[in-house]
Amino acid sequence: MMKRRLLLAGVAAGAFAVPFAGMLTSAVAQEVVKIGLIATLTGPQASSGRQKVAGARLFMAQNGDTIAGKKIELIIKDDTGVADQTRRIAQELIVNDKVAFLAGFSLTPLALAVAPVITQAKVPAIIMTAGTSVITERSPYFVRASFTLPQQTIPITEWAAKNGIKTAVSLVSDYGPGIDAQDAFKMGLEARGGKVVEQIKAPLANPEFAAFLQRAKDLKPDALFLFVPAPTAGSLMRQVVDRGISQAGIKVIGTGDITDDDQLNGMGDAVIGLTTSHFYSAAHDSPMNKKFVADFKAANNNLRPNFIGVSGYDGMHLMYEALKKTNGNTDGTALVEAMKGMKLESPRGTFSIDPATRDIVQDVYIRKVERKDGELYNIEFDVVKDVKDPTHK
Ligand code: VNL
Repeated sequence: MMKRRLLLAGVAAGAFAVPFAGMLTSAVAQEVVKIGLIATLTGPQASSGRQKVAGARLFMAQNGDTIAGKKIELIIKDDTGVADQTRRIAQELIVNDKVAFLAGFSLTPLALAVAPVITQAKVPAIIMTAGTSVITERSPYFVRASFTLPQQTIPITEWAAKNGIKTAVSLVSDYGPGIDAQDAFKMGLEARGGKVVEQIKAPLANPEFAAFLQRAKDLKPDALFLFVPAPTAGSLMRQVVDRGISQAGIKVIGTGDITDDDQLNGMGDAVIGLTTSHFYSAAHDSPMNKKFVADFKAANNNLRPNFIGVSGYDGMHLMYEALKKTNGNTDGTALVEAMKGMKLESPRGTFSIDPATRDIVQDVYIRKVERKDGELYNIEFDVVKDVKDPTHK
């Protein structure tokens, strides 16, 4: 009797033990791959962080969190826009969390701050905003999912030259991407017979443009070319309107940073007709973009995606595809190799990663602000295909 009860207990325990052990094994077997997303979520550049986090999360919501049998875990950190914080957070994510990738980087100095860290640790870092050309040359572990200023600027000089603009003044934020934009603008316009009569630089930290705009107005050029980082665009454009630049007969042009989709509606009808060049518009006419915009708005309280949102989405896509290609191998060098030459469909159109520079190659659209369905949009009317950064050595 005693023996029989023991035996039954044994059978019962065994019967339970089998599925339970099975569950344990599969839980242990699903390894986690961590991605450290460093975003600027507070301070004057906070809209850029909000956009890239929303874009990255949307990609995961649409595509699941398992790739090559591994579970993807997104760790989001706020660097508050301070380069020392970006570097410290990058180190912690690498050493403590053992992330397979870093991603994010709003302002150029934040990306530059992690270059030595990622080179030493051999961890790939996906740039989701910063647009100074030289960044990708500072570490072989950088891959860019956003854009470069020279890439975006040359196409607007082609448009300007074709549209009778002979003289221009440029006004840019005085740091990496602003310098890249003003140099490319001068190079592009003067190669097409125009003349940049003055290059004005405004401090990045103080978005007070009145004196600089007055100076530009006094010079009476055919056009005023503008670049500021997107989160500063609303403030710049209010001052451009207040100074009556367009009324003075000066054509306002720029890269799409100044007509940022995130802030465009707040700029008012005075910006209608403003022509810019850029790689993404929320109004881009494709089925993939229509779904992207609708899903992005639904998940984020009706927030309209901008070029930073789409770069967060595409950056995530690059990392998923890299892991697919390495079959889940998280060796940093293998992941970077996997991304070289990669070509992906995006809400912006098709883009690829130049295998020689790890920088992005993409279409650049010429767009004009128009009112459509009661809202302001950048409406694309021309395109330059497969544009590479023209300044990489
Ligand atoms: C940069 C370039 C940042 C363009 C931006 O917004 C932008 C940069 C935060 O390289 O710092 O629109």
